[in-house]
Amino acid sequence: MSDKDISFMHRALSLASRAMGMTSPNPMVGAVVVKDGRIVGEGFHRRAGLPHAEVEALLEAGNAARGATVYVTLEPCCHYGKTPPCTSALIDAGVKRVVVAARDPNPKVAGRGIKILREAGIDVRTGVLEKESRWLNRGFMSRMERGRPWVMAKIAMGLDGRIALPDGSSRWITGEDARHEVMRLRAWYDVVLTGAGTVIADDPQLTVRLPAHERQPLRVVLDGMGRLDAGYRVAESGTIVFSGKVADKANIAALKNKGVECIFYEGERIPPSFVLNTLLEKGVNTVMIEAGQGVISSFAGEDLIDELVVFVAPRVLGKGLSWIDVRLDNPLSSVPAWRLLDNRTVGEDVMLHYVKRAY
Ligand code: AOF
Ligand code: ZN
Repeated sequence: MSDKDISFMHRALSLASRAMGMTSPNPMVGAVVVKDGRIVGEGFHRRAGLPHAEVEALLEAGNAARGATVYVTLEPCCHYGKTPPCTSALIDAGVKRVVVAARDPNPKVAGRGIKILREAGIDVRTGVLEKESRWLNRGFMSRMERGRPWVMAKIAMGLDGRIALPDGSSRWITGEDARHEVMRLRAWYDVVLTGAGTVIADDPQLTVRLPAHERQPLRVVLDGMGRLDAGYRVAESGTIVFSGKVADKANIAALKNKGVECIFYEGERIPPSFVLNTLLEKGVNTVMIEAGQGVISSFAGEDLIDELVVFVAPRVLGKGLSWIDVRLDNPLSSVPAWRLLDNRTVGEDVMLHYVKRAY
Protein backbone atom coordinates (compact mmCIF):
# COMPACT_ATOMS: atom_id res chain seq x y z
CA MET A 1 0.00 0.00 0.00
CA SER A 2 1.68 3.18 -1.14
CA ASP A 3 1.62 6.40 0.89
CA LYS A 4 -0.15 7.99 -2.03
CA ASP A 5 -3.10 5.64 -1.60
CA ILE A 6 -3.35 6.67 2.03
CA SER A 7 -3.17 10.35 1.33
CA PHE A 8 -5.82 10.26 -1.43
CA MET A 9 -8.04 8.16 0.82
CA HIS A 10 -7.66 10.76 3.57
CA ARG A 11 -8.94 13.30 1.08
CA ALA A 12 -11.90 11.05 0.20
CA LEU A 13 -12.71 10.62 3.91
CA SER A 14 -12.61 14.32 4.49
CA LEU A 15 -15.03 14.82 1.58
CA ALA A 16 -17.30 12.12 3.03
CA SER A 17 -17.42 13.83 6.40
CA ARG A 18 -18.72 17.05 4.85
CA ALA A 19 -22.14 15.41 4.81
CA MET A 20 -21.97 14.60 8.52
CA GLY A 21 -25.49 14.22 9.86
CA MET A 22 -27.09 14.60 6.43
CA THR A 23 -27.03 11.19 4.72
CA SER A 24 -29.04 8.91 6.98
CA PRO A 25 -30.19 6.21 6.47
CA ASN A 26 -27.31 6.11 3.99
CA PRO A 27 -23.64 6.19 4.97
CA MET A 28 -21.26 9.09 4.40
CA VAL A 29 -19.11 8.32 1.38
CA GLY A 30 -16.41 10.30 -0.40
CA ALA A 31 -14.60 9.64 -3.68
CA VAL A 32 -11.57 11.05 -5.47
CA VAL A 33 -10.54 10.39 -9.09
CA VAL A 34 -6.78 10.53 -9.65
CA LYS A 35 -5.04 10.60 -13.03
CA ASP A 36 -1.25 10.78 -13.42
CA GLY A 37 -0.91 11.62 -9.72
CA ARG A 38 -3.34 14.54 -9.89
CA ILE A 39 -6.91 14.84 -8.58
CA VAL A 40 -9.24 15.27 -11.55
CA GLY A 41 -12.57 14.75 -9.82
CA GLU A 42 -14.03 14.76 -6.31
CA GLY A 43 -17.41 14.01 -4.86
CA PHE A 44 -19.35 12.95 -1.82
CA HIS A 45 -22.78 11.59 -1.07
CA ARG A 46 -24.82 14.61 0.07
CA ARG A 47 -27.98 12.92 1.23
CA ALA A 48 -30.15 9.85 0.64
CA GLY A 49 -31.72 9.98 -2.80
CA LEU A 50 -28.96 12.15 -4.30
CA PRO A 51 -26.13 10.65 -6.40
CA HIS A 52 -23.53 8.47 -4.75
CA ALA A 53 -20.01 9.78 -4.17
CA GLU A 54 -18.44 7.91 -7.11
CA VAL A 55 -20.98 9.29 -9.56
CA GLU A 56 -20.34 12.87 -8.41
CA ALA A 57 -16.57 12.42 -8.68
CA LEU A 58 -16.77 10.73 -12.12
CA LEU A 59 -18.98 13.52 -13.38
CA GLU A 60 -16.40 16.10 -12.35
CA ALA A 61 -13.58 14.07 -13.90
CA GLY A 62 -15.36 13.64 -17.24
CA ASN A 63 -13.15 11.99 -19.88
CA ALA A 64 -10.14 12.15 -17.55
CA ALA A 65 -11.67 9.22 -15.65
CA ARG A 66 -10.58 6.84 -18.41
CA GLY A 67 -7.54 4.92 -17.10
CA ALA A 68 -7.72 6.71 -13.74
CA THR A 69 -7.69 5.45 -10.14
CA VAL A 70 -10.78 6.04 -8.03
CA TYR A 71 -10.49 6.25 -4.23
CA VAL A 72 -13.76 5.55 -2.48
CA THR A 73 -14.39 5.29 1.26
CA LEU A 74 -17.02 2.55 0.94
CA GLU A 75 -17.27 -0.41 -1.40
CA PRO A 76 -19.13 0.75 -4.52
CA CYS A 77 -22.74 -0.40 -4.64
CA CYS A 78 -23.93 -2.88 -7.24
CA HIS A 79 -27.69 -2.58 -6.79
CA TYR A 80 -30.47 -0.43 -8.10
CA GLY A 81 -31.61 1.55 -5.05
CA LYS A 82 -32.67 5.16 -5.19
CA THR A 83 -29.84 5.49 -7.73
CA PRO A 84 -28.28 3.06 -10.27
CA PRO A 85 -25.24 0.92 -9.34
CA CYS A 86 -21.89 2.69 -8.96
CA THR A 87 -20.09 -0.43 -10.22
CA SER A 88 -21.65 0.19 -13.65
CA ALA A 89 -20.71 3.87 -13.54
CA LEU A 90 -17.08 2.97 -12.76
CA ILE A 91 -16.90 0.30 -15.45
CA ASP A 92 -18.54 2.53 -18.07
CA ALA A 93 -16.14 5.37 -17.23
CA GLY A 94 -13.22 3.05 -18.02
CA VAL A 95 -11.36 3.44 -14.73
CA LYS A 96 -8.30 1.25 -14.31
CA ARG A 97 -8.03 0.92 -10.58
CA VAL A 98 -10.34 1.31 -7.58
CA VAL A 99 -9.10 1.72 -4.00
CA VAL A 100 -11.70 1.01 -1.31
CA ALA A 101 -11.54 1.82 2.40
CA ALA A 102 -14.32 -0.34 3.90
CA ARG A 103 -16.56 -3.12 2.68
CA ASP A 104 -20.27 -2.22 2.49
CA PRO A 105 -22.12 -4.49 4.97
CA ASN A 106 -25.45 -3.78 3.25
CA PRO A 107 -26.63 -7.30 2.27
CA LYS A 108 -27.44 -5.95 -1.19
CA VAL A 109 -23.72 -5.24 -1.65
CA ALA A 110 -21.53 -7.12 0.89
CA GLY A 111 -18.51 -7.86 -1.28
CA ARG A 112 -20.38 -8.20 -4.57
CA GLY A 113 -19.47 -4.65 -5.59
CA ILE A 114 -15.77 -5.48 -5.35
CA LYS A 115 -16.29 -8.80 -7.13
CA ILE A 116 -18.09 -7.18 -10.06
CA LEU A 117 -15.32 -4.60 -10.50
CA ARG A 118 -12.65 -7.32 -10.47
CA GLU A 119 -14.59 -9.41 -12.96
CA ALA A 120 -14.64 -6.37 -15.25
CA GLY A 121 -10.84 -6.34 -15.17
CA ILE A 122 -10.45 -3.42 -12.76
CA ASP A 123 -7.58 -3.65 -10.27
CA VAL A 124 -9.21 -3.35 -6.82
CA ARG A 125 -7.39 -2.73 -3.57
CA THR A 126 -9.33 -2.82 -0.29
CA GLY A 127 -8.77 -1.93 3.36
CA VAL A 128 -7.02 1.42 2.90
CA LEU A 129 -7.97 3.45 6.01
CA GLU A 130 -10.70 0.95 6.69
CA LYS A 131 -10.84 1.69 10.42
CA GLU A 132 -11.23 5.40 9.81
CA SER A 133 -14.04 4.85 7.32
CA ARG A 134 -15.84 2.44 9.65
CA TRP A 135 -15.52 4.89 12.53
CA LEU A 136 -16.96 7.71 10.44
CA ASN A 137 -19.89 5.43 9.59
CA ARG A 138 -20.18 3.69 12.93
CA GLY A 139 -23.92 4.36 12.86
CA PHE A 140 -24.51 2.78 9.45
CA MET A 141 -22.13 -0.10 10.27
CA SER A 142 -23.90 -0.73 13.56
CA ARG A 143 -27.36 -0.74 11.97
CA MET A 144 -26.25 -3.09 9.19
CA GLU A 145 -24.03 -5.44 11.19
CA ARG A 146 -25.54 -5.50 14.67
CA GLY A 147 -29.11 -4.67 13.77
CA ARG A 148 -29.26 -1.71 16.10
CA PRO A 149 -28.36 1.97 15.94
CA TRP A 150 -25.14 3.30 17.44
CA VAL A 151 -25.82 4.92 20.82
CA MET A 152 -23.94 7.82 22.34
CA ALA A 153 -24.79 9.32 25.71
CA LYS A 154 -23.97 12.95 26.42
CA ILE A 155 -23.51 13.81 30.04
CA ALA A 156 -23.04 17.21 31.66
CA MET A 157 -21.83 16.79 35.22
CA GLY A 158 -20.31 18.72 38.07
CA LEU A 159 -16.94 17.93 39.62
CA ASP A 160 -18.62 15.39 41.87
CA GLY A 161 -20.12 13.42 38.97
CA ARG A 162 -23.61 14.68 39.70
CA ILE A 163 -25.93 15.93 37.01
CA ALA A 164 -28.46 17.90 39.05
CA LEU A 165 -28.76 19.92 42.24
CA PRO A 166 -30.57 18.32 45.19
CA ASP A 167 -33.79 20.09 44.07
CA GLY A 168 -33.52 18.32 40.70
CA SER A 169 -32.66 21.38 38.64
CA SER A 170 -30.11 20.63 35.99
CA ARG A 171 -30.26 23.32 33.32
CA TRP A 172 -27.04 25.14 32.56
CA ILE A 173 -24.59 23.10 34.55
CA THR A 174 -22.02 23.66 31.84
CA GLY A 175 -21.03 26.91 30.15
CA GLU A 176 -22.02 28.54 26.89
CA ASP A 177 -19.21 26.93 24.85
CA ALA A 178 -20.13 23.42 25.96
CA ARG A 179 -23.76 24.06 25.05
CA HIS A 180 -22.65 25.12 21.60
CA GLU A 181 -20.65 21.89 21.31
CA VAL A 182 -23.78 19.94 22.25
CA MET A 183 -25.64 21.58 19.34
CA ARG A 184 -22.91 20.36 17.01
CA LEU A 185 -23.32 16.85 18.37
CA ARG A 186 -27.09 17.02 17.89
CA ALA A 187 -26.51 18.09 14.30
CA TRP A 188 -24.58 14.90 13.72
CA TYR A 189 -26.97 12.39 15.29
CA ASP A 190 -30.17 11.10 13.69
CA VAL A 191 -32.03 11.03 16.99
CA VAL A 192 -31.85 12.96 20.25
CA LEU A 193 -33.45 10.85 22.95
CA THR A 194 -34.59 11.87 26.40
CA GLY A 195 -37.01 10.94 29.17
CA ALA A 196 -40.23 12.59 30.30
CA GLY A 197 -38.47 13.57 33.54
CA THR A 198 -35.99 15.76 31.68
CA VAL A 199 -38.73 17.33 29.58
CA ILE A 200 -40.80 18.13 32.68
CA ALA A 201 -37.79 19.51 34.58
CA ASP A 202 -36.12 21.54 31.81
CA ASP A 203 -38.62 21.90 28.93
CA PRO A 204 -35.78 21.55 26.38
CA GLN A 205 -36.33 22.03 22.64
CA LEU A 206 -33.68 19.43 21.71
CA THR A 207 -33.16 21.14 18.38
CA VAL A 208 -30.06 22.34 16.57
CA ARG A 209 -29.80 26.10 16.58
CA LEU A 210 -26.75 26.68 14.42
CA PRO A 211 -26.43 29.09 11.51
CA ALA A 212 -27.07 27.52 8.10
CA HIS A 213 -27.93 24.14 9.55
CA GLU A 214 -30.74 22.50 7.60
CA ARG A 215 -31.59 19.22 9.23
CA GLN A 216 -33.12 18.67 12.65
CA PRO A 217 -32.62 15.39 14.51
CA LEU A 218 -35.68 13.33 15.22
CA ARG A 219 -36.60 13.91 18.88
CA VAL A 220 -37.62 10.94 20.98
CA VAL A 221 -39.15 11.10 24.47
CA LEU A 222 -39.64 8.05 26.66
CA ASP A 223 -42.76 8.50 28.74
CA GLY A 224 -43.64 5.16 30.28
CA MET A 225 -45.73 6.76 33.04
CA GLY A 226 -47.74 9.04 30.73
CA ARG A 227 -46.54 12.22 32.40
CA LEU A 228 -46.07 14.31 29.29
CA ASP A 229 -48.63 16.79 28.00
CA ALA A 230 -48.88 18.92 24.89
CA GLY A 231 -47.68 22.08 26.65
CA TYR A 232 -43.97 21.28 26.46
CA ARG A 233 -41.78 22.68 23.72
CA VAL A 234 -40.88 19.28 22.25
CA ALA A 235 -44.58 18.61 21.63
CA GLU A 236 -44.52 19.31 17.92
CA SER A 237 -43.94 17.54 14.65
CA GLY A 238 -40.53 15.85 14.45
CA THR A 239 -41.02 14.29 17.88
CA ILE A 240 -41.86 10.69 18.76
CA VAL A 241 -43.21 9.90 22.20
CA PHE A 242 -43.09 6.33 23.49
CA SER A 243 -46.05 6.01 25.84
CA GLY A 244 -46.66 3.33 28.41
CA LYS A 245 -50.01 1.67 29.03
CA VAL A 246 -51.04 4.18 31.72
CA ALA A 247 -50.95 7.05 29.22
CA ASP A 248 -53.97 9.33 29.33
CA LYS A 249 -56.09 9.15 26.15
CA ALA A 250 -56.92 12.87 26.04
CA ASN A 251 -53.27 13.72 26.54
CA ILE A 252 -52.24 11.46 23.69
CA ALA A 253 -54.85 13.04 21.44
CA ALA A 254 -53.50 16.51 22.31
CA LEU A 255 -49.92 15.40 21.58
CA LYS A 256 -50.98 13.91 18.24
CA ASN A 257 -52.83 17.09 17.44
CA LYS A 258 -49.56 18.96 17.74
CA GLY A 259 -47.90 16.61 15.23
CA VAL A 260 -46.24 14.24 17.71
CA GLU A 261 -46.02 10.58 16.72
CA CYS A 262 -47.09 8.38 19.65
CA ILE A 263 -45.90 4.80 19.93
CA PHE A 264 -47.41 2.55 22.58
CA TYR A 265 -45.81 -0.04 24.74
CA GLU A 266 -47.81 -2.44 26.90
CA GLY A 267 -45.98 -1.68 30.11
CA GLU A 268 -44.90 1.15 32.35
CA ARG A 269 -41.19 0.99 31.67
CA ILE A 270 -40.31 1.27 27.98
CA PRO A 271 -37.50 -1.23 27.29
CA PRO A 272 -34.48 0.34 25.54
CA SER A 273 -34.36 -2.55 23.08
CA PHE A 274 -37.98 -1.88 22.03
CA VAL A 275 -37.07 1.77 21.42
CA LEU A 276 -33.95 0.92 19.43
CA ASN A 277 -35.77 -1.68 17.32
CA THR A 278 -38.51 0.78 16.47
CA LEU A 279 -35.94 3.41 15.50
CA LEU A 280 -33.96 0.87 13.48
CA GLU A 281 -37.04 0.21 11.36
CA LYS A 282 -37.20 3.91 10.64
CA GLY A 283 -33.65 3.79 9.26
CA VAL A 284 -32.03 5.47 12.26
CA ASN A 285 -28.26 4.94 12.36
CA THR A 286 -27.27 7.03 15.37
CA VAL A 287 -28.91 7.94 18.67
CA MET A 288 -27.72 10.56 21.13
CA ILE A 289 -29.09 10.25 24.64
CA GLU A 290 -29.50 13.51 26.54
CA ALA A 291 -31.34 12.39 29.60
CA GLY A 292 -31.29 11.90 33.32
CA GLN A 293 -30.26 9.03 35.50
CA GLY A 294 -33.25 6.78 34.80
CA VAL A 295 -32.98 6.64 31.02
CA ILE A 296 -29.18 6.49 30.95
CA SER A 297 -29.10 3.73 33.56
CA SER A 298 -31.68 1.64 31.71
CA PHE A 299 -29.66 1.79 28.47
CA ALA A 300 -26.38 1.21 30.32
CA GLY A 301 -27.95 -1.66 32.25
CA GLU A 302 -28.54 -3.48 28.96
CA ASP A 303 -25.09 -2.60 27.67
CA LEU A 304 -26.53 -0.43 24.91
CA ILE A 305 -24.28 2.62 25.22
CA ASP A 306 -21.38 2.61 22.76
CA GLU A 307 -19.94 6.06 23.24
CA LEU A 308 -19.86 8.71 25.96
CA VAL A 309 -19.31 12.44 25.64
CA VAL A 310 -18.88 13.90 29.10
CA PHE A 311 -18.71 17.59 29.94
CA VAL A 312 -17.31 18.30 33.39
CA ALA A 313 -18.25 21.68 34.82
CA PRO A 314 -15.98 23.31 37.41
CA ARG A 315 -18.45 23.23 40.26
CA VAL A 316 -19.63 20.81 42.91
CA LEU A 317 -23.37 20.11 42.81
CA GLY A 318 -23.57 18.13 46.02
CA LYS A 319 -26.17 15.57 47.00
CA GLY A 320 -27.96 15.65 43.61
CA LEU A 321 -28.28 12.60 41.38
CA SER A 322 -25.28 11.05 39.70
CA TRP A 323 -25.61 10.39 35.95
CA ILE A 324 -25.77 6.65 36.37
CA ASP A 325 -27.07 4.17 38.89
CA VAL A 326 -25.85 0.68 38.17
CA ARG A 327 -24.93 -2.06 40.56
CA LEU A 328 -21.54 -3.64 39.98
CA ASP A 329 -20.81 -6.82 41.84
CA ASN A 330 -17.50 -7.53 40.18
CA PRO A 331 -14.19 -6.72 41.77
CA LEU A 332 -12.62 -3.47 40.54
CA SER A 333 -10.11 -5.34 38.41
CA SER A 334 -12.87 -6.77 36.22
CA VAL A 335 -14.91 -3.59 35.80
CA PRO A 336 -14.47 -2.73 32.12
CA ALA A 337 -12.69 0.52 31.32
CA TRP A 338 -13.91 2.91 28.66
CA ARG A 339 -11.36 3.90 26.07
CA LEU A 340 -10.53 7.62 26.08
CA LEU A 341 -10.54 9.00 22.53
CA ASP A 342 -10.18 12.68 23.19
CA ASN A 343 -10.02 15.21 25.99
CA ARG A 344 -10.02 18.96 25.70
CA THR A 345 -11.20 22.13 27.35
CA VAL A 346 -14.39 23.72 26.05
CA GLY A 347 -14.70 27.16 27.63
CA GLU A 348 -14.63 26.63 31.38
CA ASP A 349 -15.56 22.96 31.06
CA VAL A 350 -13.65 19.81 30.13
CA MET A 351 -14.92 17.52 27.39
CA LEU A 352 -14.09 13.83 27.59
CA HIS A 353 -14.86 11.49 24.73
CA TYR A 354 -14.97 7.74 25.35
CA VAL A 355 -15.84 4.68 23.34
CA LYS A 356 -16.63 1.25 24.64
CA ARG A 357 -15.42 -0.81 21.72
CA ALA A 358 -13.35 -0.13 18.66
CA TYR A 359 -15.68 0.12 15.72
C1 AOF B 1 -21.91 3.86 -2.83
N1 AOF B 1 -21.63 5.19 -2.83
O1 AOF B 1 -21.97 7.25 -2.08
C2 AOF B 1 -23.20 5.52 -1.09
C3 AOF B 1 -23.44 4.11 -1.07
O2 AOF B 1 -30.82 3.97 -2.07
P1 AOF B 1 -29.50 4.23 -2.68
O3 AOF B 1 -29.44 3.95 -4.14
O4 AOF B 1 -28.96 5.61 -2.37
O5 AOF B 1 -28.50 3.16 -2.04
C4 AOF B 1 -28.21 3.20 -0.66
C5 AOF B 1 -27.19 2.15 -0.33
O6 AOF B 1 -26.03 2.33 -1.13
C6 AOF B 1 -26.70 2.25 1.11
O7 AOF B 1 -27.46 1.45 1.98
C7 AOF B 1 -25.27 1.74 1.00
O8 AOF B 1 -25.25 0.33 0.98
C8 AOF B 1 -24.86 2.26 -0.34
N2 AOF B 1 -24.31 3.59 -0.19
N3 AOF B 1 -22.76 3.33 -1.93
O9 AOF B 1 -21.38 3.13 -3.66
C9 AOF B 1 -22.23 6.04 -2.01
N4 AOF B 1 -23.88 6.36 -0.29
ZN1 ZN C 1 -23.35 3.61 -5.22
